Amino acid sequence: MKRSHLPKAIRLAIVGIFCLGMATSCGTKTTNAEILNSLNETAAPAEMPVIEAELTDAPLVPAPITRKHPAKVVVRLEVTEVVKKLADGVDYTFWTFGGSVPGKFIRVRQNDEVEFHLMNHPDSKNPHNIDLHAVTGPGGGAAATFTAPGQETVFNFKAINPGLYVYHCATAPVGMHIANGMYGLIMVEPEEGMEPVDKEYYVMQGDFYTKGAFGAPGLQPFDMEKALDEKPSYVVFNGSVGSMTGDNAITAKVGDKVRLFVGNGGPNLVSSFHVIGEIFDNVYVEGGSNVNKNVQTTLVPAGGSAITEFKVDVPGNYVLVDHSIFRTFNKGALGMLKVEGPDNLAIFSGQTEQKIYLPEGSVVQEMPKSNAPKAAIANNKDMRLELGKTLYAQNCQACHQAEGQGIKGAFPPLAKSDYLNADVDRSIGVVAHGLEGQIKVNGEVYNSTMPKLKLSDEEIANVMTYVLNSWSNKGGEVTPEQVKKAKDKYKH
Ligand code: HEC
Ligand SMILES: [Cu+2]
Repeated sequence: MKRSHLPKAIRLAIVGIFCLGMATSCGTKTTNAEILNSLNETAAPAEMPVIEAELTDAPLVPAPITRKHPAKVVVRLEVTEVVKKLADGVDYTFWTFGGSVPGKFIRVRQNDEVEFHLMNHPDSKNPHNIDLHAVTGPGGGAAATFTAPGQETVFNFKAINPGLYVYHCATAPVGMHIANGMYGLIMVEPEEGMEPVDKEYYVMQGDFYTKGAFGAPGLQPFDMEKALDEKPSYVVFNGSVGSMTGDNAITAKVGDKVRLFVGNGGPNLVSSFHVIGEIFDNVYVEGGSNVNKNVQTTLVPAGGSAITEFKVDVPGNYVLVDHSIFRTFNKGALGMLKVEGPDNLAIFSGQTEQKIYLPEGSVVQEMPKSNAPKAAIANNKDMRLELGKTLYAQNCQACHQAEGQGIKGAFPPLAKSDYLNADVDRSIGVVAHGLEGQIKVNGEVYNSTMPKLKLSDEEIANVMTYVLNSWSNKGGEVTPEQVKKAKDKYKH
């Protein structure tokens, strides 16, 4: 079985990073020795039937499972980084599980043994991994699947608990990987199976953070500051504005029972999921086994799910929304279920007025400029070092690590970095503008992406002074004036 080229210790370190960010998903019950053992676990017994999993793109889901016995299910999921439409005239570089957002829908049966292959396309710029909430075990598989571009990793798990589960990338910086679209759903059907219905669909919400405001045209880069502030420019179903409207609307016939597998990738927002003009007959709350009856709006947490079921009695257009309603009419969270068939005047009669539910479209509303508090100003080197230390922990540590040691193959070291020490101005340029493409640090090649961070000249001066005076680097002081010059010199 092929594994990550990284030593186990490093894969464990990745889980460590992830645990700092998202403590809830991290196993505290296991020791490192146990984690290592689980990494070596072998496949299912030979007598089990082996099935290649059917994987689907939203809004479709794989066929319900009719098997009455467990099987060994092989899942092959490929990560790609692709430019796709986020809205009309707006493109975005999505990081995907299987080519689109949300990732492929996976469907297995309780007590199936899953052999999970994660491939990372050779053209990817970043390493990725996967944490499936359906997994019982450390990191949900994150440590076992840390995968560099052009690599494939494999791990096995037993789907013990039935339910609808989110999966997502958990590579640092976790928030950025999720914000770029790295999430999807896996349904673990209960042993007794699921009640048959007429239509099943896959709907997953996500919030997106672009440099430009909603509707600003062109290829839009990720905006870290908006993500930290939890102020998305877009909130959408299935990866783009209009993914489920017009010709893309999902459909049903009068009398059909409809089941929606609803997920929320976040990274930040909680969804108040609602279908205008319908009442959910059943909601499997949070994707678990309890059923609530007769529900109008159901909460779908970030990193959570719900299964909603309803019978459609009356023809017309039913609008799927996040009832935090500005998101629907001003940020894109709007889908449509078209129901065709004969009227049922006993249930609904009268003029059907649709206009009020059309999206307000490209009406971009200008937000007042925020008066962000001014950062503290350092007037000597000691103060710069102190402020820089905090800035480093907040802005750099997730990737370059606490001691500046980096992570081999993914994030270059800042400690004793020949690249950094050879040309401080060039490194200031990296911090100011971000960096993409191949560089060599201490003999190792890195070909990855450092995002542009929104730091002021003062902040860059402080963090660079801290970096230069840490971990045996060459020392010195960087001033805001030097930053200003270096920024212009290394503009690209
Ligand atoms: C999202 C992860 C990430 C964050 C956050 C990040 N970097 Fe980087 N950084 C990278 C990557 C990846 C590269 C290499 C880019 C490439 O391969 O082109 C890099 C390269 C660098 C380099 C040049 C190479 C070297 O090792 O000397 C410097 C200097 C640097 N970063 C400093 C910083 C500082 C300072 C911060 C915080 C203010 C920071 N980085 C935040 C990922 C990150
Ligand atoms: Cu990722």
